[in-house]
Amino acid sequence: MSSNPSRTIPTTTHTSRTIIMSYEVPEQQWAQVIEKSGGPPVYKQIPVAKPAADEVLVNIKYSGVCHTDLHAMKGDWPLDRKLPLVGGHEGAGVVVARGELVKDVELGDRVGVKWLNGSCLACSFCEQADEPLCADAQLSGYTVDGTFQQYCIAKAAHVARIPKDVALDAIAPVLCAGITVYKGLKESGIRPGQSVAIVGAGGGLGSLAQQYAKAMGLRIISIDGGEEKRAMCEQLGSDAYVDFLASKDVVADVRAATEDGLGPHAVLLLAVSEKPFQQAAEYVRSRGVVVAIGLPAGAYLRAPVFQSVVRMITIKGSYVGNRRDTAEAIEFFRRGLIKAPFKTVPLSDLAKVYELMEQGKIAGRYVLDLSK
Ligand code: 8ID
Ligand code: ZN
Ligand code: ZN
Repeated sequence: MSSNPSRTIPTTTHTSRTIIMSYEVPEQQWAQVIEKSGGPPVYKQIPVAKPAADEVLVNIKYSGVCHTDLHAMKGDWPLDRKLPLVGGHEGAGVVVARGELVKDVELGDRVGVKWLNGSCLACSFCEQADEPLCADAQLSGYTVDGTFQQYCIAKAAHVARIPKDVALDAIAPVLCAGITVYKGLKESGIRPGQSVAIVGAGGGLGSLAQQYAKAMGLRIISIDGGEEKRAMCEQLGSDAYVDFLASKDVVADVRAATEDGLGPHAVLLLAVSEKPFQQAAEYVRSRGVVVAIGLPAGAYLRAPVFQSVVRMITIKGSYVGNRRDTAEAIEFFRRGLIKAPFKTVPLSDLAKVYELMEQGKIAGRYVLDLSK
């Protein structure tokens, strides 16, 4: 399965286009395919796709499983996705082929395939490095096939560059969860020494959010349910843990967990249920910022107008990150600042991961090993 770039780089002509590729790319590969809305994913062999002129073909070694992949399978969102669909958008691997226009990614380079698979690069959002807002963006594991396959296509301009000294299994969750929470913390405008409430702290995004928040010098109040997640949050460096399943008054408990009792300066909403989206404005500090990131099906943000006005509260959304955010989030990781727990299972186990995720039983992230 591995490629050896040093003895490769023949030019091969496929149909009308030229593809630079290594020798060892097979015709068929293992993948997890959603064939109908609601799933389950079907583990089967499918053909390996060929990159277009501006694309690369990445041999995915590891892929994280994000709750977004479960939303995609279930059809939770008012956004069309392709079917049949190969999910996945936290893929770390090695470039094994590239289109003729690709100049700045080499065969053998270690790259990440993230949610933003490609964008037009020409609209006013792309011009301002707001490519997640591009109306023509392609989304890995949603509008185009993603990383739950051994060979995945991505636009060369958008693949994440992964440094040589970084482990491909541990970096995989950074490619969505890490980038997203890093961006969310920046969007909150929070400053070192201030306090952030992380709602859904025990999940994939939440575990990484704690590490980025810690690296930024923030006080962390983690909110999630159960003792396993409490133990993980304490180990990741949270200053307080509020158990939403056990607490009689989450609002009071979150406020009480801040040093002066006035509430956190920012709230990152990462949960996959609606209630915390309607609670956060009550406990955020006056002049504080509530950042909505989690995407529970059919949910609404709700806040009392009077309190929001007289307490000068900001409520906003935050959506993945751009190429610069990607490079910065990876650099935090490379420097050893981000250590979030993950469990590795073979690609064939995806359906079991979805079951645990649906039940809220995953502390941290699951990473699929695509060599097994
Ligand atoms: O760009 C974006 N905005 C973006 C990027 C990536 C992911 C958004 N997301 C979305 C996903 O689609 C999903 O809706 O973020 C959400 C969280 O993704 P995840 O971290 O991958 O999910 P998870 O690992 O299942 O963690 C969710 C956690 O929320 C907790 C659960 O216990 C779990 O640990 N939780 C729930 I459900 N209700 C809660 C509550 N009331 C809660 N935690 C606190 N209070
Ligand atoms: Zn664009
Ligand atoms: Zn994701």
